[in-house]
Amino acid sequence: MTLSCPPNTLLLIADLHLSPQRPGLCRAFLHFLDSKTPGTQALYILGDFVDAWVGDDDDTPLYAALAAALKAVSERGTAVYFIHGNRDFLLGQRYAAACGATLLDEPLRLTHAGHRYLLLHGDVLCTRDTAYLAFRNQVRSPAWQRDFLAQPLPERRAFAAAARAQSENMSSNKPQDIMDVSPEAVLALMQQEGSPTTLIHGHTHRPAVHEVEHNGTMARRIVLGDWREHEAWYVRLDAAGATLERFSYDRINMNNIF
Ligand code: LP5
Ligand code: MN
Repeated sequence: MTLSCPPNTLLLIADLHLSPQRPGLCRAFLHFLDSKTPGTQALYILGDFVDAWVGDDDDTPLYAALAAALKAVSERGTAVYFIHGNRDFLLGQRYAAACGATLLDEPLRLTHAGHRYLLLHGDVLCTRDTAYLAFRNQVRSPAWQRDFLAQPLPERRAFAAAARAQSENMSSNKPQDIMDVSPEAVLALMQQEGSPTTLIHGHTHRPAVHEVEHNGTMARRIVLGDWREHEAWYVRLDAAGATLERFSYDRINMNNIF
């Protein structure tokens, strides 16, 4: 097989928001797995892999197909890692195992080819969005999660749909800057984590490479973009460091799996 990447390359993606309602996007993801991951050391999924995760017992056929695809990637030698996002924070060990993946806590410190990285979903950096952070505190508590997961699947799905609708409604009334990371939170995290050279996250859907001055030195903050059917984003880590890559598809020739 021709390797699409040199050995030791790591790939990072976030905010795919895969769902049964977006079959073209799901095909794009399978295309990404087939075309970009062969020969890579690891694939890190930094949250919001799916649009809404209501529990590992969700029997939606798409999720089983995605797990099988990721499992195949892991079995051919690319380690697969998940970090939770605000849409899939309930993704658990059972589904991770079906994907051949490992669930990791954020922020994740990673040293690769002599470069130091800090990886996270990014929502915790939006500290001006106090309504969101209050919501996050609630739904990340073990007691809330236990109660939620004890409800029947149809009720959980209905609750998630209602939460999505409410979130969209509330987000449309929030000033744009509130929904971006706050510079103070970025600096505080860098301070706390001992100055990583590069911070990498998603969530805000504002793909960019920012230079951040910290303690008199320059660090970088790379923001992954969200996935669309014809445009997707990933970060490649290799010996040269981190690069934000955008790729587009005109047409995806794959069987209609979804
Ligand atoms: O997700 P996105 O990018 O659109 O917006 C986020 C923040 N919103 C959220 C909420 C999720 O979208 C809800 C869906 C989660 C799916 C998993 C379901 C499993 C459990 C169900 C959980 C209840 O994360 C949004 C931020 C934005 O990012 C930018 O950072 O602003 O924050 C909000 O909108 C939060 C609101 O300000 C407050 C909370 C609204 C949700 C309340 C739920 C009540 C449900 C009512 C049911 C009758
Ligand atoms: Mn998110």
